[in-house]
Amino acid sequence: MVSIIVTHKQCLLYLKDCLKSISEQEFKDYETVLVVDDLQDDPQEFQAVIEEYKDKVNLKLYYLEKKTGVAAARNLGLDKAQGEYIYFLDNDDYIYDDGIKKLLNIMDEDTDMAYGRIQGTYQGTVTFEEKRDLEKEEENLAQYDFNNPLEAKITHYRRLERLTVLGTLYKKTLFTDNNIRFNEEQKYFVDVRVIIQIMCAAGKIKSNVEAIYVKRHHNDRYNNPAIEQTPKVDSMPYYFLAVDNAKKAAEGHKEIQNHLDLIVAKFVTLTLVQKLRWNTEEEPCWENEYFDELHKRLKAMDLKHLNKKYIFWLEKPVMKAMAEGDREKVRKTGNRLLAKRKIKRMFKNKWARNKAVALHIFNKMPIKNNYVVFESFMGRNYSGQPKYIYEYMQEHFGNQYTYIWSVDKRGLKIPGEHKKVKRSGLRYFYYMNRSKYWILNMKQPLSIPKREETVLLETWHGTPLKRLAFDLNDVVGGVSNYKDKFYRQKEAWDYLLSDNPFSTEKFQSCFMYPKEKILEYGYPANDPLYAPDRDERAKKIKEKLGIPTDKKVIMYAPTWRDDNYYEIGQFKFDLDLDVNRLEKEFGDEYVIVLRLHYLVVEALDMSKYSDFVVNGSSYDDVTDLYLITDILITDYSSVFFDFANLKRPVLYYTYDLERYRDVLHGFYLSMEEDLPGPMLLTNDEVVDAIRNIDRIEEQYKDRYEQFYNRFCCIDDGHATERVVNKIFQSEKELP
Ligand code: C2G
Repeated sequence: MVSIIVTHKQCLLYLKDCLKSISEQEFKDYETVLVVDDLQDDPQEFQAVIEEYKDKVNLKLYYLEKKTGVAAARNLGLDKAQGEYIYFLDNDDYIYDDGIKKLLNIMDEDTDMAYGRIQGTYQGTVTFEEKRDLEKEEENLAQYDFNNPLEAKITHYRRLERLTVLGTLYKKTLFTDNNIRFNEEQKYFVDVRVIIQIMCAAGKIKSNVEAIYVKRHHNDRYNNPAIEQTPKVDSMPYYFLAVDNAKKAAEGHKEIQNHLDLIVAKFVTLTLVQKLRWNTEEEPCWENEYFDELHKRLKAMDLKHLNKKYIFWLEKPVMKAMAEGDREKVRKTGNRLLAKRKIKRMFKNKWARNKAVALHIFNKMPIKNNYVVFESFMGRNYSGQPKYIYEYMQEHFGNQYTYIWSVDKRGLKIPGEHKKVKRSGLRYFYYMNRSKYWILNMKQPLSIPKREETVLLETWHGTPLKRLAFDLNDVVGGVSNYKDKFYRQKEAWDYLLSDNPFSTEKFQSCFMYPKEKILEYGYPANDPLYAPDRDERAKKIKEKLGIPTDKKVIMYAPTWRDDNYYEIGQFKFDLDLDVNRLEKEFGDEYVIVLRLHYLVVEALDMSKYSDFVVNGSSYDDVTDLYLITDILITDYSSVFFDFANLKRPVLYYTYDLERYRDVLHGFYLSMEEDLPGPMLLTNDEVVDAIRNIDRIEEQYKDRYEQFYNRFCCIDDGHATERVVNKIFQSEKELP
């Protein structure tokens, strides 16, 4: 029998994935020894998970009474384990269904341990399994020699926290015969000594690259940090303890001891030098405290014996200076090393080059109080709140301000006197650094730190239906440090615009943003929906798009799918709507404006339907399209919150509702109860709804009214004025 030892403290969502993966093991003769240490979850919810899985995973549940941490929890697990084999699985990780079987298959009488591969992710099981990237797996694999246990488990790694007991099947006797236990004094880095003891004590060791353990990187270090995301200032004391104990355990194994030295020396060049750069007398960095300790250790080391394969030539002088204990020299040689890394990046990457110039030159020039940078959807459009704020300012302030538009394609047509800068170009960095105001509707790049004097108005771009940012568990299709970055980005916002009380409430949680800085003024981009001349405007827009005046307009404006992409930020879209059928049914009365989300790069070929389908995707401003739309079909896009200001019918084509709700996002509203229109799951239902649109309007009349009162209660055609008055007048300093 295999005893799978799981330790748990918090995060039921991850624990569920973990237990599910155990329940799906092809090899069935196992017990799950779950040791709970200092439970942080709701006890009832925890109990419900236990009830769900207790039979499915042959669960033995233990509580660590003294709540003394993961080392003690694992030891208790070892004490209670009844199996002949041991497998450690952390509560936030999971294994593939053949993981245990593949390791067990290679175990024989003289083999003490069999290790598989550890693969990193920051996503849940369902999404991850579907997205297994085989090419990437091969690439990762090529990094180290899988037949060399010492290399695969120890000497390949340059950071202490990478030395781990996970992903490996052990004979229990390896622990009991050699009296190997986790050191309970050790709060962090608990694996280090144990894995080294194991490597030294084990007889035959085997491996199977196909046995995969998935280690989850926590994407929210603020609300649910992984142990290894503990701030170094807290974990550092345990760092040296772990190294010392591990070195002792490696007595007689020179290669391992040297590697532990290398890890400490690398700590100086990878981590310490970066921090020392910002070290000042007023604000000394915590790493200073460890300077003497690191000096002592490097002095005692035989630097010549460190594995040269892992040392870059510019690291050597830093290590040497550290051994001499010369602070100034460490700083200087360290800066040289950092500069070299930076220059390398600058050569490879234009953005890095511009960033460096900006930091050293533009950032030091005085702020221009009359410069305002505008950007909509990362420079892709001339639209959204920034457009309407800009136009209002043009009209009311004229050339009192200098208006700068950041665009990602030079072709964008923008009226009025302004400067256009290409996002990421040197001029973009220049103006971003010198402008007093940034008016943006998406997140700003972190590589341009906002200066203290700069006022950043984050207008955002919609009332949230889909859960966002810190309210999301996993960020499918995003990048693993999405939340880390988001945290820093939102910290720089001076104001955040909100369209209604609902958004104000949700923004506080999803962006971890304080209510005092939220301006609940309505959306400038919705002002035209209340303009007295909106019908005339609509006529002109129809003309511009070549839509005959006698035709009514159905706009199909779906959102993007996080898991359907070519690469990050470049999303695909599969058109599920049966355009052919719609043309046959409604071609005489309607045209369809097909409006894909700005993140979707798919260019759907609609040339067959040139009389019926109008390309709305390349049209800049969706507000214009609302004005000409008689029926909106959308799905989970926030477009309907804005469109509802017009009180015209909305249909929801939600053919993939379950997946979208349960795997990709989750919603803040009940799709069944709160929406002002019906959810349609098939093309038949869509056709039927369009045919009977009057009946649907009647049916949803009350709900629409409630919806309007809840979400469109602030927009009144004067949002722009309110915003501009607040941002530009309140400071009472027209330039
Ligand atoms: N949009 C558009 N055309 C679409 C979809 C969206 O022009 N087919 C624009 C609209 O201005 C909409 C905004 O993009 O208000 C946001 O679109 P969503 O589909 O809701 O998607 P997302 O960008 O994920 O934003 O709080 C809102 C959320 O951030 C959602």
